[in-house]
Amino acid sequence: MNFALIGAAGYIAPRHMKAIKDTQNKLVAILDPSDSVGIIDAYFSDADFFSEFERFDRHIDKLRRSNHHNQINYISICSPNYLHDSHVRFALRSGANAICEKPLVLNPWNIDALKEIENDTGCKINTILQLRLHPEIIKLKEKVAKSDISSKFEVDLTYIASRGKWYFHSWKGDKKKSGGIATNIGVHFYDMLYFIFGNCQENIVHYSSETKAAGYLEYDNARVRWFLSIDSEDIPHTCKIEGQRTYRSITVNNKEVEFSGGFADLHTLSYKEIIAGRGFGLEENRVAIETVAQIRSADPQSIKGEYHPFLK
Ligand code: NAD
Ligand code: HP7
Repeated sequence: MNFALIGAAGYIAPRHMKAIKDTQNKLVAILDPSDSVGIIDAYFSDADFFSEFERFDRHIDKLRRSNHHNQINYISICSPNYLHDSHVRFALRSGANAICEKPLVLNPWNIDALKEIENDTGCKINTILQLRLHPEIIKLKEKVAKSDISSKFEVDLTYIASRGKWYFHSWKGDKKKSGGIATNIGVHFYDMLYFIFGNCQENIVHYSSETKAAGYLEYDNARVRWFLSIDSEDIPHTCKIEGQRTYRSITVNNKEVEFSGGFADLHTLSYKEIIAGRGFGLEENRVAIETVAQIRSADPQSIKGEYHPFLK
């Protein structure tokens, strides 16, 4: 099948290029306003590259009107978060299915708008929610599903992804563009919590700053104290002295579920699932998008009640 890609010069795009290659498909057209895209040669040196949207649009439209061997089947979207819905609309109007990076959108009502375009065009919106494909997370989901739940699971979730000064000077540090850290990074684990423990019933924010956020979430089957940080100082000492800059931990009823590793090939796995017709669609994103939108607009409570121990 033929793929196009929007946002090719960034951090995550090579994982999409690799996934397209690993699934024996072809990347034929690429858009990025930045022309630092030499990485393309490592995967698809024949792909057409455009740094202007209008020229990309003209090219995609020409392919749409040509014979069906040239038509674009999927457009992968790796652009900044606040542009996703616009790029997804472009994909569907061009007669292609979309594969969109997380977070699909910044606010739940954007999902409703996208649903209309899906209905109008008959094309599908797929999203990258790769933690749902992580072997340890699947094991935990199965364990929870099998257990006889008389009381809710007690969960502590700690997610630290150290980022340097650049982060605050890029679109990722701009709340209007990324949604802030709970949206940009936390969305993975709120989605994972919903996937494992069911619907979200309560959402309290204890602390929120540019570099950290923490709160309490209650799901059908779990009570969760969560802590998220991009400050390397928050990495636990024993891990820090080993040079570790990412720390991901969940404890369920005080038992550790280590899931720091095993992330490398989850994009390829996501593509395999999407191509097999098992991609995560629009509605599957709703709960986590509602969660991040609430966290973004919440007034943090003082540190009391069910707060994460890292808040001290
Ligand atoms: P990045 O800033 O490194 O790359 C974004 C790219 O989009 C840049 O090359 C930029 O030039 C391009 N871009 C900007 N405006 C554009 C436009 N109007 N049209 C086309 N391209 C445009 O960011 P990144 O880290 O690669 O993140 C990209 C997306 O992937 C984000 O949505 C992010 O949340 C997501 N992401 C997901 C994961 C994951 O684990 N699934 C990891 C990192 C990033
Ligand atoms: N790194 C960079 O150099 N540049 C970047 O833009 C990002 C990372 P991990 P991932 O920060 O926007 C996570 O912490 O898992 C370096 C989120 N994904 O493992 O790849 C970094 O400094 C993602 O949704 O990061 O990405 C490390 O040295 C979010 O958009 C190394 O890469 C992204 O951070 C690996 O960094 C972000 C998950 O949490 C699953």
